[in-house]
Amino acid sequence: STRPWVAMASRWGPLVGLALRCLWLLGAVLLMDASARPANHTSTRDRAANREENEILPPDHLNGVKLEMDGHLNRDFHQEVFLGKDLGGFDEDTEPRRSRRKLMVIFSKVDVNSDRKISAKEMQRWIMEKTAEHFQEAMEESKMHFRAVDPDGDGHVSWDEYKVRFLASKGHSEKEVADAIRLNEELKVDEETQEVLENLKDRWYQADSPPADLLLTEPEFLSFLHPEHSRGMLRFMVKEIVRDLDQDGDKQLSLPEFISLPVGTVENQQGQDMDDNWVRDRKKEFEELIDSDHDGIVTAEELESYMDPMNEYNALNEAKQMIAVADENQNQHLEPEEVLKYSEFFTGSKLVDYARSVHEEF
Ligand SMILES: [Ca+2]
Ligand SMILES: [Ca+2]
Ligand SMILES: [Ca+2]
Ligand SMILES: [Ca+2]
Repeated sequence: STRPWVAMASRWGPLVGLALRCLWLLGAVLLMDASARPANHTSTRDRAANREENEILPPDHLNGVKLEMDGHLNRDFHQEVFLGKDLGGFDEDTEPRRSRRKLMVIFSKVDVNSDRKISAKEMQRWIMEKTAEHFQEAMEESKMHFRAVDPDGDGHVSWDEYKVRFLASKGHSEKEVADAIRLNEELKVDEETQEVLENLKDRWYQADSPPADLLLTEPEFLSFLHPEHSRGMLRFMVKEIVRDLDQDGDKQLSLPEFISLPVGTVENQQGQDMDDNWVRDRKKEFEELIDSDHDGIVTAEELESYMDPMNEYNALNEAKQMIAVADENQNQHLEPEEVLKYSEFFTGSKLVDYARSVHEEF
């Protein structure tokens, strides 16, 4: 469906940009305190805990999507599209034997023709299947949250209802906020919360199909929380990322723009090394995957198709890349030994003693 998102975006654009910049600055300050690194790489477990607290807020990290909402690379992407809803099942390496066996069960499932080799086509099909699992999970989660924000169960959530819930989660009294909205009185909220609120309202507008009555149905609410589920919202997310990184205002991204580091984030050698990795990873991603026509410029269209998790061409590219990482005998396929040896890449967990285990567990 077409949405009036261009008009809405320009209407709310400056506010959202400001809000994002403030959020980003706050994030940068918090990170500088912690480790001086520019990337906001939180673990899956941290994120899960965080989700509990902010359950009605759209998440920054989207499973199976290449970039986070704030423009950071999704560093767990390969694991997410390899493990699907089993993500986190390899978290604790207390039972490496069991984990190895589990990994080999996955191997057999990816290897559809059972020749004990994973081809790019097999991996591509697997990635699409696992991405669908993340979609399914997001839908179930969104359904639950929709029930929470739609207590009267009429199938519509108004912006005001959502706003009450959001401010209540920030410690405001639900009754006071509701009364203030009803009486059209001004609410006293701090500047930071106000900016988040403006940003959220902008997204709410984007997610609302015509007529623009600011009432969201369940599918619209899903695309509010998870922009990867709607073409219009995905495009909006891309637009926000471009606006955040674009320095010369041509609405496209050059390599320097994509890899430029936040000022003042480098404090020591350790921070410097992390920055070097950060820059190297982003440069590689820009040159090899995002800039698909390799003209040195990433357009909004290129970024959009790169970020689209349901794009089969991307899935094939990813499949080839994942194979290349572990393909030690250079036959463009993955054998069980290779997957076990590179278990950390595929599962996030080092599964020691891989050489012996192949014979033990296959
Ligand atoms: Ca095969
Ligand atoms: Ca630019
Ligand atoms: Ca290009
Ligand atoms: Ca191989």
